[in-house]
Amino acid sequence: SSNFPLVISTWPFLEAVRAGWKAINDGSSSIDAVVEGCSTCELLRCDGTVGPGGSPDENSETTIDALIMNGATMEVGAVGAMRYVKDGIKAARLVMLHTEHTMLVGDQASAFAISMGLSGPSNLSSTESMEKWTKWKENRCQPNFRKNVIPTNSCGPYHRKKGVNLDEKRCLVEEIAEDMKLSHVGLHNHDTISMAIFDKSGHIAVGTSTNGASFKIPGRVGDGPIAGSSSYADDEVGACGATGDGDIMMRFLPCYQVVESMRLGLEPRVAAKDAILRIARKYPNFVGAIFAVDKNGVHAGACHGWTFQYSVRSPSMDDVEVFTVYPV
Ligand code: SD4
Repeated sequence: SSNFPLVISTWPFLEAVRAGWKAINDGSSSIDAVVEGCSTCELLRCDGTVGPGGSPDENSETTIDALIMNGATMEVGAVGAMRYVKDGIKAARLVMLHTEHTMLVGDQASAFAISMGLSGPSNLSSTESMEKWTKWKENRCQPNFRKNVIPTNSCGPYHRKKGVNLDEKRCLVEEIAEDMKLSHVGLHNHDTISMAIFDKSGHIAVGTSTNGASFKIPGRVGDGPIAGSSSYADDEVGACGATGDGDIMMRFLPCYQVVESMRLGLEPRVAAKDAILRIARKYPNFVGAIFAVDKNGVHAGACHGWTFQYSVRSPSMDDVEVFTVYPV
């Protein structure tokens, strides 16, 4: 169809979309084009939250969550909380193509990736990630992302500063809540690339790469490597990509929901809105967004808690176009 090839990505990650567009027009498969696109974001460290040197965890370490999915075969490869290896999306592709598994995590994911030829072990920290972490640590007096636990002292078991007590202003509950909200979705960053690419015949691949939530508890795996949550594709129906609060989103598999709703006949716009509203009804403060695209290339977005932008490149465009979506 003349609507294809087609590249769609979360956020105005223009260079990533251009790289995916070039690859698919140069004859790459959708899978390889998604790897080109997402790798570009990892290399450029899009928004400081994708690839090496991005959002650190509570121990200051940067890790990577990534997923790739083939919409023709429903094959999936993923890595969660991968350490010491810069190439998240390439590691995910290795898992998909060279194992019978779907997801590898942590140090063992790194070991596998390196054994298959990716470079490493590398230090994934950067000056920026260490500065971000140091600033966060200096201002903290409560553990991050924990609930229903009683801190062992006035400032919690983690990253406490000597002499800080509960009466101090920055220990106020509201401030902590605000702080956690910001650290979760990023203050002015966008955290995640999720991308869908259709080749000329309409074969779809999707991919996601992210450092996950800033200052997360080490070991946390987000929605990034979860098929159906961060992204999903089925050639027979279409595709979806997501960004936002993965701890919440992965409870709903919004991208699976979108694709299945479109399978039953919902338009992308309606399917996307429905998937976001299902989450927002249970979590009114949830922050997240998705794009939906059907097998004809019709696309739409929906979001909650922030304004969302997604990028598209199709044969009818001269360059990448950015679409803005307002909260439902
Ligand atoms: C996560 N979904 O790990 C990612 C973060 C994100 O926009 O997309 N933020 O929760």
